[in-house]
Amino acid sequence: MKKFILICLLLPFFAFAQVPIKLSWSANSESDLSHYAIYTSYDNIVFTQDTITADTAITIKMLTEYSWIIIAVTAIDSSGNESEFSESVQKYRIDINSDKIIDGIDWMYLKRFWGTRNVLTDLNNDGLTDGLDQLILQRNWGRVFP
Ligand SMILES: [Ca+2]
Ligand SMILES: [Ca+2]
Repeated sequence: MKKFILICLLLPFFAFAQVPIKLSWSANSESDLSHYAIYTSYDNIVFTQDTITADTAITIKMLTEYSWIIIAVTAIDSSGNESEFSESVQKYRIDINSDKIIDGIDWMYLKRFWGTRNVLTDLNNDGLTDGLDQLILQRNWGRVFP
């Protein structure tokens, strides 16, 4: 029984490692705007409300077990009416600096966090930024994302 409890406590550290993603968007200009809702999806089919905010910039978390995430924003007015989804943005796990291309800048980040547990550069989720992550970058070198 004791062992079972320990496993439950430790599991979240491994199962829910998260990569921070910074987002910003243009303000909605309607006078009765109340707040924004941020939705995320890992399959581009099912979208889940991640968070709500009155700001136009926020940091959300991406689960490291997925290779990409799709994000969309809605605006909600003071009566509770919600807009359509904004145009969505996609973040790919291996595109470390989110500029939609795998190049020297991603490599620079990898070198900077070499040998650390930084989740942003640990592309294969093994707890360390090392040669295996370098190999992933090399295999995708020059790859451009939509
Ligand atoms: Ca990049
Ligand atoms: Ca790694």
